[in-house]
Amino acid sequence: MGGKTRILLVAIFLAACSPSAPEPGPIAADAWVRAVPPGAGMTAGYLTISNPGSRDLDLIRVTSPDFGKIEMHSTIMEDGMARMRRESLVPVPGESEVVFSPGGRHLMLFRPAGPLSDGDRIGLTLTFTASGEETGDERITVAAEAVVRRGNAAQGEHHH
Ligand SMILES: [Cu+2]
Repeated sequence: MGGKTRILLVAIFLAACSPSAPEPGPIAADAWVRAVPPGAGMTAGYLTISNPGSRDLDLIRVTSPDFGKIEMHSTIMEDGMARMRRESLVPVPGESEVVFSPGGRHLMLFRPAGPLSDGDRIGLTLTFTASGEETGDERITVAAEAVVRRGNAAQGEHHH
C-alpha cells in the first residue's frame, strides 16, 4: 500500500465526516440611496440581494449607523395609486435574487444622521434568518455599502 492510497483514504474519511459543505451566504450588490435636500427626514434606498445557496432565507432587518431607522417597503397599486406597505420580512428563496428598485420594493431610511450628498457612502447591515432543523433559527448578517445618488427625480414618487 503506497503513500498515495493512504492520502486518498484520509480524504474520503474527512469528506464523510464533515457535515454538508458550507452554504454560500447571501450577497448584497448595487446598493444606492437617493440624495435628498438637507433637512429631509427620510429617503429611499435600493439594492439587489442574491442567495446563491440552496436554503431559503428571510431578510428580517436592515440597519445603518447613518440612519435612525430603516424599513423594508413594498409598493402596491390601490385605486390606481402606488402605495407603500411596510414588510416585516422579505423572503429570499434559495438560488434566487430579489431586486429593490424605484417604483417597487425599496428601503425607507428615516432620520439621517447628516446631510446626504451625491457620492457619499452609507454602511448597511442586512440580517437574514435561515430556518434549519439542526441549527434552529440561524442569523446571518451581511454588510453592504450604498452610494448616495441623485437618481432619476421622475422615479422618486413616494406616496406615504
Ligand atoms: Cu416607502
